[in-house]
Amino acid sequence: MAAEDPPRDDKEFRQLPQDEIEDMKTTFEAGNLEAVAKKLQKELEMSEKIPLHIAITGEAGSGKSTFVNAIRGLGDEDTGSAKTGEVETTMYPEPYPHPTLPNVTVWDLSGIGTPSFKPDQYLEQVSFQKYDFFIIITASRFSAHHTQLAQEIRKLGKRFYYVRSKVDVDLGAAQTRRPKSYSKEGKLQEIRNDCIRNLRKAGESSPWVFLLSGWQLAKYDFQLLLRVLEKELDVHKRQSFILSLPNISAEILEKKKAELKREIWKEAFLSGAISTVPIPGLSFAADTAKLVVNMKRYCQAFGLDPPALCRLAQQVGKPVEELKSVIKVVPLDSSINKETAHSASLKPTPHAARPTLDHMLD
Ligand SMILES: Nc1nc2c(ncn2[C@@H]2O[C@H](COP(=O)(O)OP(=O)(O)OP(=O)(O)O)[C@@H](O)[C@H]2O)c(=O)[nH]1
Ligand SMILES: [Mg+2]
Repeated sequence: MAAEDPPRDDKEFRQLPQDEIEDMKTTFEAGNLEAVAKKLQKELEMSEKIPLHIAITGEAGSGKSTFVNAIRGLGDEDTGSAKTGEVETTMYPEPYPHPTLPNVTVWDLSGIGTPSFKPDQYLEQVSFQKYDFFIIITASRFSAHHTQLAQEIRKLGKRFYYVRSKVDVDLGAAQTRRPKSYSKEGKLQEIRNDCIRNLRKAGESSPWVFLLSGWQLAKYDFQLLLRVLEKELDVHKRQSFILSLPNISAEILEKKKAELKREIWKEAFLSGAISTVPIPGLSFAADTAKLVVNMKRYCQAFGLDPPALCRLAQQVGKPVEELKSVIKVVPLDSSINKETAHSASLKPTPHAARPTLDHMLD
């Protein structure tokens, strides 16, 4: 390494947001180790417990259940998936817990759009208070049913997002029927303009719509929807949301990495505090147990736990052992226990790469 190159960990440390660094400084300077450790422990526990409830609503057959599965990284046949199909299968709000994060639930709401539909009654019936935001889906045209529901949601102080699903079907049809003039971007723009026109006609003053396919979630406007949601959720909800996302793009993996990294100094501080002074309720044994929990959590976040690896193997048509053989992280979720976690944590870090307190507070 050249003399002027800062150690790798220090470079990474410098990428932390300024508010995190300030927070860290204040924490170090506060002096009362026990109080600080307790505060950090509370914060860490809280971030894993903050509930996030996502409501998916729309007409019968619009692709609600498919989206409920896709956003949790599940296929239609996976354990815990919502039933999908051509017939109306969803008749009442149904909670679908995230496969690995117990605090995150995606709700498949009953279909809107029947002649007797009344948005205010509907929202009462589905207990609107509990949802953090609503996704309003259509697979065809937006109408007054959607906009009236949205207005009611807005009145109740909640957020909503319009989604136009099944755009893969429209693109496929256009390509088959008009191959000479077919342009993917042109067709997407046409769908977008049509949605916006219909939303305006139905009374939406500032229409904004996300074009998606529940069958190919990584494509079209999904990343854009995530970026908007990320900005609009508060910091704890945002973390739960990001960690709950399916690992379908490099951008999502990077976001997860950044979220988890924001917690590492707190975990490290806590661990150091435990070994320095006796802190009631925190012990060396509890510290190792926490290490195991965290290592498993990181594996789950990146889809390296056994169920996620099995799903991935099925999706890409490869034996799960072949996927495991190219993973460079050791140990994997299934083999993480107190012994493996401890030996991994004791692996020596090259001296030059070890950040000092001066580095950290510089
Ligand atoms: N090609 C394509 N098909 C989709 C998409 N989303 C859903 N489908 C299909 O459309 C049909 C209806 O989807 P569901 O997810 O069951 O729709 P739903 O809104 O839950 O329907 P109800 O529960 O009956 O109200 C199923 O056959 C899905 O596989 C999509 O984005 N693209
Ligand atoms: Mg359904």
